[in-house]
Amino acid sequence: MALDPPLPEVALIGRSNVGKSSLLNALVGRRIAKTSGTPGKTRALNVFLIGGAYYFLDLPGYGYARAGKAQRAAFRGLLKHALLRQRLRGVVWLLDIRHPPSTDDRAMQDVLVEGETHVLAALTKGDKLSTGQRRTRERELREALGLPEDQVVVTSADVVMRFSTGTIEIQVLPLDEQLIRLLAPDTYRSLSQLVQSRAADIADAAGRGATQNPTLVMVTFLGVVPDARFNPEDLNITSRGRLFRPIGIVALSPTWSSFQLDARQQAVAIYLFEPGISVREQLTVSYQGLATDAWSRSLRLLDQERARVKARAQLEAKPDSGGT
Ligand SMILES: Nc1nc2c(ncn2[C@@H]2O[C@H](COP(=O)(O)OP(=O)(O)OP(=O)(O)O)[C@@H](O)[C@H]2O)c(=O)[nH]1
Ligand SMILES: [Mg+2]
Repeated sequence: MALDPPLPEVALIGRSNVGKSSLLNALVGRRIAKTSGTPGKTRALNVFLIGGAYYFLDLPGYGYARAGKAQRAAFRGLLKHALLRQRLRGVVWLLDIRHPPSTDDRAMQDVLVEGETHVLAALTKGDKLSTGQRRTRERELREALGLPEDQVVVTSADVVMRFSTGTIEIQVLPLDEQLIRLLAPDTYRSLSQLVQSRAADIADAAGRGATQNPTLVMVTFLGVVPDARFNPEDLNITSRGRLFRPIGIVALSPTWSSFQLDARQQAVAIYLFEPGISVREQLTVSYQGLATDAWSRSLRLLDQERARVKARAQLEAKPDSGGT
């Protein structure tokens, strides 16, 4: 199947549930591909035209245990043909950073090595590990696969920043339209509704803080141990070298005002900050001397990757040499 207009193509390949569709959405900044917690969500080859410049090919995952024999054969055929496509300029090969390469991954590597296409290995779900674990796993996987450093990136399609003090887990989600659109449609809808339903409280808090267009951030404190204490005011954000303290807090759960949580109990609020926080750049959240750079990890790496894929696609865009 030749695509019209003829443009460079980049394929996303990896085992089922590794996060292909999620990464694609994060790269594009919109939920264009369907994602799912159950493997085997993507059944066909889905093509996405990106910015009128190139195509992303979202392929079904391999190694889907519950796929029948005929289905597996069909997936293999689809993959083989995708790799032979004339305008294929690169493959983003996804591997879950938490697991060693599976037999299917190894078989895939053999196929990729045979081909001529550039391969970028993306280690997905980096957010599920701590910074230290992430580095170790990245090195281990690079060695296991025999790949050079510049051919491997760690990615995260998760838009929620999480970190833990040991007694409290803190989850931070900027309520930025572009970011929350990456969440599951139900989550997106309920978040939008939530903000709408508290619009008056938010406007009040903004008024008290003398700010017209505050940046809204949803913050969740989660008890890890019994009688865990938290202090909402201690949460700050640093963006573009500037420190932002909350100028207002709109509590969403009754547990908020107790400043104390039982294990697994949570307290949720919407924080208001002065405008100026950039969610597309490095963002650091700190709480009582602890800081997370989770945000820079997700977005910076994704941006790098997007730039790389784009650069490669443009560099290697060959003149049209006929249909495939
Ligand atoms: N925490 C975390 N979860 C992720 C990440 N990427 C994907 N997921 C989750 O992993 C599950 C599978 O993601 P998909 O993007 O649907 O996976 P896929 O590779 O397209 O799966 P198939 O279409 O079945 O081949 C979903 O529940 C995602 O929310 C990530 O970077 N971090
Ligand atoms: Mg998919």
